[in-house]
Amino acid sequence: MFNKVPTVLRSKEIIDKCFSRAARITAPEGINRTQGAKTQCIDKVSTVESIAVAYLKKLVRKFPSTDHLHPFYLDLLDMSFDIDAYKMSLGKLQWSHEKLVELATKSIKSLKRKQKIRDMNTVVREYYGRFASVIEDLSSDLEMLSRCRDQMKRIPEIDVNLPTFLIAGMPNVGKSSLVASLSTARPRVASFPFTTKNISIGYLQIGHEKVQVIDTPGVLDRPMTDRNEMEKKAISALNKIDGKILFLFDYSDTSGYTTESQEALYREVVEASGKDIIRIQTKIDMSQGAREDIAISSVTGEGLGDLKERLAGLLEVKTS
Ligand SMILES: Nc1nc2c(ncn2[C@@H]2O[C@H](COP(=O)(O)OP(=O)(O)OP(=O)(O)O)[C@@H](O)[C@H]2O)c(=O)[nH]1
Ligand SMILES: [Mg+2]
Repeated sequence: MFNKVPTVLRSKEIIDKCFSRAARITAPEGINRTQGAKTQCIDKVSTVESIAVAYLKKLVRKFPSTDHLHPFYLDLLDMSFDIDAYKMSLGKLQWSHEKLVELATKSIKSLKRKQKIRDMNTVVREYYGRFASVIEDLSSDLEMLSRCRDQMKRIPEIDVNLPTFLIAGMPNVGKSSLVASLSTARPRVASFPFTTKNISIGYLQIGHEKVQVIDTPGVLDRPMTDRNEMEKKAISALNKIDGKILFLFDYSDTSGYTTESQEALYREVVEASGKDIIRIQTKIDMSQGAREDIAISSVTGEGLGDLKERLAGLLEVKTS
């Protein structure tokens, strides 16, 4: 959906595009000069109008309406730009193309009544002037939409029809490593917190079922108001994307976070998401024994087979 959002031209580019196309229109041959000039003038006005209107309509159609947007996308957009300003800009584009149609209709009516070529040219010139000022008036809206588009392009496309596992946990506990071991995704893994800055998606085949695995940035056990943008993205994904949550615990003492703080975050996610949550212990190769039913190592591969069986069980699909 976001990949269908077209590039946004600047006001000047739209005006140039319309005027240069109209400049190529010539008078038809084989009729008298005045009639020919009239046809040419009408063609120019309607060409300028139709190119601009088609373009503005396309923008209004292809930029997603926030009324029908998935709540998770809405949260992400809300973090990147002012949604109300976005809606206003789209509204202004809509209004402007109606205004352009009205201006062209009036000018064409007036052209039809003119007898002198000089008067016809004046009507066209006036129309061009009014047209250009309507488009120039859209400058800041077009710039705003262009910036919105840049943000939209960075949003990963979740497939709401696929069974989904969301990977959650504190920073540095091994979320991205697990996503990389299980799925097609190759997220960056590093030994410091907040390596993952955005939501990313990998795919995994379980039996005949294609499954989506969503990596999220780490979240600290602290009040929502103190959380950074990465944590907010993670919380939004965990609460608003349908799926089951795999909550990772690291008891190896290498993540830098205590068991208590991991438990506190776990309780928060249980309460806020209202979802089924599966507890998984990570880095079993570095830990002193298993403390959870499911304990894995993304480094040695230990426990990954069992984990996949459990996931298949949760989805009620057969793996053999
Ligand atoms: N020994 C061992 N190290 C692991 C394992 N899983 C992850 N690590 C290491 O732990 C560190 C953090 O791993 P990541 O997968 O980046 O952790 P993350 O939870 O995605 O971290 P953020 O994106 O910062 O929240 C890296 O240095 C990994 O190599 C594991 O199973 N065993
Ligand atoms: Mg990560």
